[in-house]
Amino acid sequence: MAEIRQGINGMDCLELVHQSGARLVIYLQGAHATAWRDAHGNDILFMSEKSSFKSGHPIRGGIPVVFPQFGDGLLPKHGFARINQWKYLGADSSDACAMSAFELTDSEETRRLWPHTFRVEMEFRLRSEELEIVFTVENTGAEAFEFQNGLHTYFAVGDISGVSVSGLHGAEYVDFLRDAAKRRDIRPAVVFDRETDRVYPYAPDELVIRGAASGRAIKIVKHNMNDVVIWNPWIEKARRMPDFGDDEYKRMVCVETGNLHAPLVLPKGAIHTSAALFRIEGVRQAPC
Ligand code: TA6
Repeated sequence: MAEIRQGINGMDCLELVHQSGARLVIYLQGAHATAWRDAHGNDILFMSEKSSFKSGHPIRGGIPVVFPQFGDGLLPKHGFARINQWKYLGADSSDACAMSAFELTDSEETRRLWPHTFRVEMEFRLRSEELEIVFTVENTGAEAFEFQNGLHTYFAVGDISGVSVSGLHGAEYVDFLRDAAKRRDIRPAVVFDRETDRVYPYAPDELVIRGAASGRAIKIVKHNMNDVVIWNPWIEKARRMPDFGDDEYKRMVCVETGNLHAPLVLPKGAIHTSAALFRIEGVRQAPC
């Protein structure tokens, strides 16, 4: 079952429901998943209580879509995809999963910012305790272009002091808070006791977040997404963010997956497909 309805501040959104009772809310602005509740009623994603939900402005939480740029640069931060209205392509459901898809294509406004023609599609596949997102980028133009893309996912956690992210042991990272120096992570898992903002280029494809608000670990499996970014704003940066509560850093962690470091080159007419699977621990799901 899936229906477009008016969400917060009258912004259009889709509520995708799986037969198990799992639910996913996706706003047409940015094809932005803002809330995911698993079959047991656990809220998996973090959403700031101060997020503006204002058309054309980033939504603070859920799964912001990053394209065609990650971070600061010539385009709006993290690219224009998350602040543009996407087209709803429809939804479908089977016993295994409930699916919906959205697309963004170039416009006069995007071409003014970024002189390329493109088609991007996000497909969401919701299962009882799993969410799979397929991210397709097509170069519909006459020349190659460079892009970065990814999912800037905010996970809800019980308390950040009890959170760990494993799977990056021994991986090299670039620390954005320490003059982008390259380091190697020698700890068994990433833990949090300060502002953390780092990218792991060419990171392993499987990660596990422990300390999630649901009390159950979350496994992340990425495909064709080279990099991982780990971010928590901690105390001072949280205070400086107008759309983020001063104490909300305690209840979230961003584990971002995508091509967020070295840009990819997409030749004319080519299609790049990547995906991320978020699985609540302990349950295998039927493919779909
Ligand atoms: O992904 C980490 C990061 O680049 C941080 O530096 C922080 O700025 C975060 O993204 C949030 O960015 P936003 O533009 O959504 O406020």
